[in-house]
Amino acid sequence: MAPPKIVILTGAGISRESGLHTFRDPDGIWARHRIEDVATPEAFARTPALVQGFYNARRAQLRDPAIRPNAAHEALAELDARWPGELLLVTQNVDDLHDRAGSRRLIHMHGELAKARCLRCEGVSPAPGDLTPASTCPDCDAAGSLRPHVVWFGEMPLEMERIGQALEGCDLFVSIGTSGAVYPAAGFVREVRHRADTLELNLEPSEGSHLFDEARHGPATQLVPAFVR
Ligand code: BV8
Repeated sequence: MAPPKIVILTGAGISRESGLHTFRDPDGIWARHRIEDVATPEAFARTPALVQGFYNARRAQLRDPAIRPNAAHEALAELDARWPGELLLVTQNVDDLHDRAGSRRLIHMHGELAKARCLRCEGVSPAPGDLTPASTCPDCDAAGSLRPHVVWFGEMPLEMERIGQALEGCDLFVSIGTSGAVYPAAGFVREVRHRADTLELNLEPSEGSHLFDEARHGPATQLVPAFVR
């Protein structure tokens, strides 16, 4: 009997106890910024310096030594290292905490804050500290061509085919620290619930809690290690 195939989806809630703000909590990022001003291609075309500044500030936070993987990230990395069957961690987060915890079988479906993408050659490279409208692409030398390697609203999430294949065959789908407000990630549970076991681990019921076989509520640093062990 092959071990169950697992797909895990995470959102900003798993990084909250590491000190990174979520989006829709009262103290969240969208309480201080409007999506239309900082997280759409139109915003970037209209005010590139303002959008770069928004992401530069969040990227700088990742370099703060106080911001590091928490027990939930570490438990998922442990599971990744020892699970003999198929396992895929799909994160909506653009922080690098799953990577730093050691998760390998990992997809950042909304991109990565620490990386930049060239508008000219599409090359993805480590973001050189702050990005400015003058930043030059290290691959094709085009000046002023770098944008954050982040998926904005209205843009296609990354690796959707690979994610769809993993969802297709999964036996267990676990959603951790996400409000279930953003699609297509919020729709994954609907795709799998008729043929896979589904579990939600979140501080409080998400918009899609009722779609899960089981929902456990509490902080990720308590729920995730308990689930993994
Ligand atoms: C797309 C990167 C087409 C940027 C982000 C269908 C219906 C309705 C709308 C749409 C639809 N299809 C498309 C849309 C439009 C849109 C959308 O969904 N809009 C919403 C607002 C209605 N979607 C898109 O535009 C997407 N693109 O659909 O293209 C397409 C579709 C399919 C296939 C091909 C093409 C692109 C969406 C990506 C946008 N980029 N981020 C950045 O980071 O700046 S989205 C943004 O929201 C973040 O990435 C974040 O990850 C994501 C989801 O938020 P969460 O992670 O869930 O965070 P949130 O604050 O909401 O919730 C935190 C949760 O944690 C809470 O529940 C809280 O209780 C919990 N929590 C807090 N503390 C803890 C905790 N849990 C545990 N422990 C704790 N300690």
